[in-house]
Amino acid sequence: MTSKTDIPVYHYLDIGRLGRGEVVNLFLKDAGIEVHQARYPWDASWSQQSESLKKQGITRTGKVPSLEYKGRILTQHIPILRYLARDLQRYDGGTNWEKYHVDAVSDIYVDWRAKWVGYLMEASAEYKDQYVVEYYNLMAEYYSDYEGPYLLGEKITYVDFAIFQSMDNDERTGTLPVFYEPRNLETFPL
Ligand SMILES: N[C@@H](CCC(=O)N[C@@H](CS)C(=O)NCC(=O)O)C(=O)O
Repeated sequence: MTSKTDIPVYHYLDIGRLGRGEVVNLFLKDAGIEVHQARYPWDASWSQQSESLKKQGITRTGKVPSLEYKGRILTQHIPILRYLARDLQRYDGGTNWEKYHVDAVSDIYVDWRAKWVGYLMEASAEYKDQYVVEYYNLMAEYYSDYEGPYLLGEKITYVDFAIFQSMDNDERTGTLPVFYEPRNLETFPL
């Protein structure tokens, strides 16, 4: 029987499907890893909460997501996914080249995430008309390297969760280019 302390604790803001944490949340669900959810309001109480999490050693930077997992504390959402993938021996490329491919696409996603956060309250014309169009065209190119449905073909890898969330988050903020709107998103394999 698992005790409460064996179950990983997932710390994140209470912002629904938006943000970096949802990428980790989705991955944990797919991997069948049960977690205790510790969700914090994204309001005036956050700075105090963040300090408290720092004091508890849950996050060094004061930012989340943070995952208490098998006696360790993991932060930085993409490195969290890589750690879990190695631990589970799933969700990554098999060869050095495949792993590079997955890492390279995740790096482009990280750049997208920084931009998206910057324009969350109000997207600039440059973001809507140029940046995201280039980003999704680039993704289409990378996803065409293999037959599909995932980046590396039949095998899902950690980066597929991140790319799905970028589409989902742009859709929620009204910044998904028309070509990628929900009717097309519905056919996305996740
Ligand atoms: N490099 C970190 C960035 C984490 C981050 O900026 N998280 C945001 C939420 S998505 C946060 O904690 N914001 C609260 C704050 O900045 O105080 C990662 O990839 O996880």
